[in-house]
Amino acid sequence: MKRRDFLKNTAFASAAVIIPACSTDAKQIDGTAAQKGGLPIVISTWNHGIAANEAAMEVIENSGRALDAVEAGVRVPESDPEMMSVGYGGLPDRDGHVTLDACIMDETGNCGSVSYLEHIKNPISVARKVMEDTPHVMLSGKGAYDFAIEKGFKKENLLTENAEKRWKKWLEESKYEPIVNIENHDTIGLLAIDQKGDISGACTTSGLAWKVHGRVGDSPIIGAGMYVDNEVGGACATGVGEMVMKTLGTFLIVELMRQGRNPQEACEEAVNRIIAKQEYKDMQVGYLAIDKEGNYGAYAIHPGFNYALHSNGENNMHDAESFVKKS
Ligand code: SD4
Repeated sequence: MKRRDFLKNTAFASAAVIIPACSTDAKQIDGTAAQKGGLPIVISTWNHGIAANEAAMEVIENSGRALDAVEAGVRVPESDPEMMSVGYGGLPDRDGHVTLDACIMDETGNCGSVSYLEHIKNPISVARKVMEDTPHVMLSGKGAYDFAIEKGFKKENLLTENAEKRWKKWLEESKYEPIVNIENHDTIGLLAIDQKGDISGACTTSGLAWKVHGRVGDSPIIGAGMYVDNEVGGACATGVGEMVMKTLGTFLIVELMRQGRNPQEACEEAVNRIIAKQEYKDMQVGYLAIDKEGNYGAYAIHPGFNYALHSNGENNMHDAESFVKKS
């Protein structure tokens, strides 16, 4: 396929279409009740969140830090070859490369991130090393890979047979048509509050399947894919990263909570910011948020976004409300 044709079919091209603002200003959504969870709490995106939450809560129950919990949690889907949207086993870009994005942030406001990282199974742990062992926040591509090797991570082939088969099938038509909620974009974002009341967050993904080689999404961008502030709460994002990056959604959610919105209201307003200016018909974005008291919220553009909540001794899936209602 010619590059021009490819771009015509991408989310990037269609996301640039400006549509008239929707009639959903902030005032209309104020007053939506947040849901109350008990502390400690772990919340994460999609079905793979259940196993991730288990691992995270185990750390917390053993008096561990939220930071250790979020890392342990997201390493579960990262390491699972069956999860085709995160880490090992993730679907590749259009040239057949599995390139990974991840970020992590702790209760002090420290953060680390890697983007466009190849051959390393657990990018979240590399992001943590960036945070703890360098004066930087973000490393990318070959530099991130070299850093990981220097830190003792192993070079691995992340393209599983199954993912390679899916890629070759896609190559037959090479059409880039992101479809809402299909399995090719299920990032894990995970937020946790530990027994001391401290919050941390992590976000990790193989990004949109069949993306242009070199493309980086929202997931490693602090304030886009994930953000926490120990005075307020935290938020994480999933879905078409370009839409999240254009609105810095998770930073926005935390700031809205700081100004008095509850987590549900803040997530709804962050979705409103997207739909006011971007073509959202075939594009999904979902947000999760928690505040320091354990109130939580979830909201998406379209139906189908679900999340795992571990709180009060239970770890269950829930469906998020959405701007577009189920037909
Ligand atoms: C990205 N936001 O790379 C990621 C993909 C994703 O659920 O979240 N999928 O744009």
